[in-house]
Parts: sequence; structure tokens; C-alpha cells
Amino acid sequence: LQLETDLRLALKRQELLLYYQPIIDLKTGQIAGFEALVRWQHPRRGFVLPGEFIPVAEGTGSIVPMGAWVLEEACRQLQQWHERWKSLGLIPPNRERGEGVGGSAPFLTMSVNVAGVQFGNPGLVDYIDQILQQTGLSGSCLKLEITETAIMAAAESAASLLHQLKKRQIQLSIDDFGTGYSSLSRLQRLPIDTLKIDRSFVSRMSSEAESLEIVRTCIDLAHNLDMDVVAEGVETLEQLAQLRALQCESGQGYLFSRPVDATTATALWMSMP
Ligand code: G
Ligand code: G
Ligand code: MN
Ligand code: NA
Repeated sequence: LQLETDLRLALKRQELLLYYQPIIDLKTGQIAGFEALVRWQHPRRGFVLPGEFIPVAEGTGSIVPMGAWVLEEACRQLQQWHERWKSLGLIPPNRERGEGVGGSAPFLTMSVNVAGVQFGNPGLVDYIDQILQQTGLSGSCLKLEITETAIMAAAESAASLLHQLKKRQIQLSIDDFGTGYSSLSRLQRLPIDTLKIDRSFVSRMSSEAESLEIVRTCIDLAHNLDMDVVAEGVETLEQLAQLRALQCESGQGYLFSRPVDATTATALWMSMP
């Protein structure tokens, strides 16, 4: 497959780039963080979306070096934002959330998608340690997103990896929640901070009673397990009002912003009231 060959070269040729989509605190309306989403600027095909090449990269194993690059690039970007806003004195006190280790409060978090294959790689923790050390970021600024399917398919030993990450105060999210099959006893035992409700439920919840009930149930489940919730794919004000009524903490979707390049993301953050 041509795509597969091209993909192996894409990293070397620096054809990959990251887009960023804001995650909004539904109480304050402020940007709580960004999710990094990889894009491929292919010399002939043009802009290739991850839905097309991530499955290929997962199948061939090139997701491991690609994922390593994504993690490093996303952390570098976050460090740059932290530095810039600090130097400009632009961090309002209400942006300070949580307690950062090593002095830097995680006023903005960076969420990074981690594929199941990466998650099964024992070098992941060392690699993350290295990045945190190089950038000086506290682990609490970093949030790793693992899909429900990958986390449930992972070996029981994967739980120890999650605990190692938690020791570094790294936050953990379950992505696309509701589309896989979760063992609730396993969910309860894993050190997960956040459930991200899949956008298929959010997109139907205003028109379909069952979807609204699923969203409500996911939010209640998360809260009962001491997790917070991000609703994905928020596109309308009606959905926003419903999510607020259900006590959903955060939202992400076209209503707030599409994924944008780093320059636009910087401007978005700077212009937030
Ligand atoms: O950006 P977009 O909505 O097209 O992303 C499509 C899918 O690709 C989503 O499921 C998203 O989680 C996944 N994805 C985007 N960037 C990355 C990445 O860096 N690593 C992994 N593993 N998946 C990603
Ligand atoms: O990690 P995940 O697979 O959830 O990635 C999010 C994907 O959803 C990205 O491809 C992003 O472009 C897409 N997305 C983000 N917000 C919206 C939205 O409001 N509506 C739709 N249809 N897609 C969205
Ligand atoms: Mn995601
Ligand atoms: Na998702």
C-alpha cells in the first residue's frame, strides 16, 4: 500500500503537524485545555485526516514513532504557551487550577491521544519522563486519552502502566466512551480522571430520548466513580444547555471551535475573556 510507505517517510520529511481543539469549562466558558490532533500534509494527496492514516499506522506499528513525535510536539507547544503567557503577565488568577508540582500550576492542559499499541509499549513511561524533564512541564498539565476499546482490550498488566503515569500526576481520560464495552469493575479499579462521551450520543441527544438517557447515565456513572466528564462533538446551544443541566464539566466541539493550527489556537486562548 502506497499510503503505508509514505507514512513511514512522513515523519522524516516533517509532513506531520498538530492541530488543537479547545476543551471548554462549561461553568466558566473558559478554555480548560486543548486536544492535540495530528494532521498529515501529504505532498501529493494534500491534507490527509487521521481517520484515514491512524488505522494504517496502528496496523503497521508506525504509530509508535508517530505517537512519540505527537507527544513531544504537543508538550513543546504547551511549554511555549506557558512561557509566553507567563512572560506577558497574561495569566489571570482564575486560570490557575489545581496544584502543579515544581511550581508551575496547570492552568492549561494538553490532551494527547495514545493508541492501544503505544499504550502496550513499556518504553512509554520513560519517554514521557524524558519529555517532562526537557520541557519542565509538570505531569499534571498532560492528559492522555485512551479509547474505551483500547483500554478494555489491554492486558491486566496495563493497569500498572496507568498507575505509573498517575504517580507522575499525569491525567488519564477514556476517549469515545459509550462506543465500546466497559467492564464496570475494571473501570472502577483503573485510575481514570475523565470520561469523554462519544460525539454520536451528544449529536443525537436533543432529538432522541434514548441518547439523552445514555449521556445522563454516562455522566452519573462518571460522577459516582469520582471522574469528570467531557462531552465531545458539541455543536448546538441546545446541547450545551442540556449538558450544563446534567452537570457535565466540560465540552468540546464545533460550537466552540474546530481543531485549529497552533497560531490560531494561540489567538483563541489570548482572546478569551
Ligand atoms: O482530528 P479528527 O477528528 O479527524 O481525528 C479523527 C480520529 O483520529 C480521532 O478518533 C482521534 O482520536 C484520532 N487521532 C487524532 N490525532 C491522533 C494522534 O495523535 N494519535 C492517535 N492515536 N489518534 C489520533
Ligand atoms: O479523539 P477523537 O476521536 O474524539 O477526535 C475528535 C474528532 O472529532 C476529531 O476528528 C475532530 O475533528 C472531530 N470533532 C471535534 N468536534 C466535532 C464536532 O463538534 N462535530 C463533529 N462532527 N466532529 C467533531
Ligand atoms: Mn480524543
Ligand atoms: Na473521541
